[in-house]
Amino acid sequence: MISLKDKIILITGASSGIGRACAEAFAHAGAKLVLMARRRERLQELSASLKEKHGTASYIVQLDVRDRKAVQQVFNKLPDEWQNVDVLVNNAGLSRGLDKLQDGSIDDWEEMVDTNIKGLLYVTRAVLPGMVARDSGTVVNLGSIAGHEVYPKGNVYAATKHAVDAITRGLRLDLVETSVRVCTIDPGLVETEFSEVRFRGDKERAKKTYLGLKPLQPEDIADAVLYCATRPPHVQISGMIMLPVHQGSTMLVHRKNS
Ligand code: NDP
Ligand code: 8X3
Repeated sequence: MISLKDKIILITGASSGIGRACAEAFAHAGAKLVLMARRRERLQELSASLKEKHGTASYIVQLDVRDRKAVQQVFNKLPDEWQNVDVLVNNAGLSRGLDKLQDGSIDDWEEMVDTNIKGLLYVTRAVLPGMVARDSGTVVNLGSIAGHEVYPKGNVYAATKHAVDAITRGLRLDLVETSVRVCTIDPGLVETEFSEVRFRGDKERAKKTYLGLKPLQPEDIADAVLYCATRPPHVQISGMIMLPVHQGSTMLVHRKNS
């Protein structure tokens, strides 16, 4: 097992859900964190709480991963002591809407494609050359069960997560001559702000996603991300699909009292 003491972990989408839980888990393991998201106040609050709990050093970056120029600028300007990223957690992502394709909102599609695919690519492109030059590092992408299966009305979100899966597998081939590792964690239902974002703040509708079953918790996913990052250097976990015990597939969920 690799020690994460003083390693630099960069997490996108650290202001909520799985990204925030990853920040907690890596902080607990003694790492230093680069925390990225659009909501700066949340990152500030997280950074202060990790400092108090674990003495964690963190560097906050307010960033919209869809903004290609901003991503480039952020990485050009990263202070020297934060440049050598050991673990990149490509977590920022979202779904918008749940509509038949023929009824779908093109703005929603663009937001998902720009965030889940292009944003992930921009950040990866900025971080990878350093990892390759140092011949060391771990990239963990947050895919989804929706990167392996589709479900009615999940069309474009599933397409973006299939793309993440293809990017992950392609990247592993491109890095095969290096010691840089590439992993993907592909969860089913995880209780985060994901559904609230999907349904644009409709909390009642969001709650129904998790009704009658115990969904995965963000900490369950963070545990898997940490596992990938702490394997001995010769071990590359290619991927993990993680489901709640009562989820059989994207389309089959056993709910009590329903
Ligand atoms: P949350 O909504 O709780 O968190 C999403 C995070 O992504 C937030 O921190 C948000 O930060 C960030 N984010 C979204 N858009 C952008 C952007 N344009 N630029 C920078 N950051 C952005 O959802 P989850 O924690 O559940 O989602 C995390 C990842 O896990 C996503 O990739 C999602 O697809 C994936 N996933 C989630 C599942 C679930 O059931 N919850 C299941 C499978 C996969 P901010 O708004 O501050 O920018
Ligand atoms: C999130 C899981 O099934 O809602 O990626 O698409 S699902």
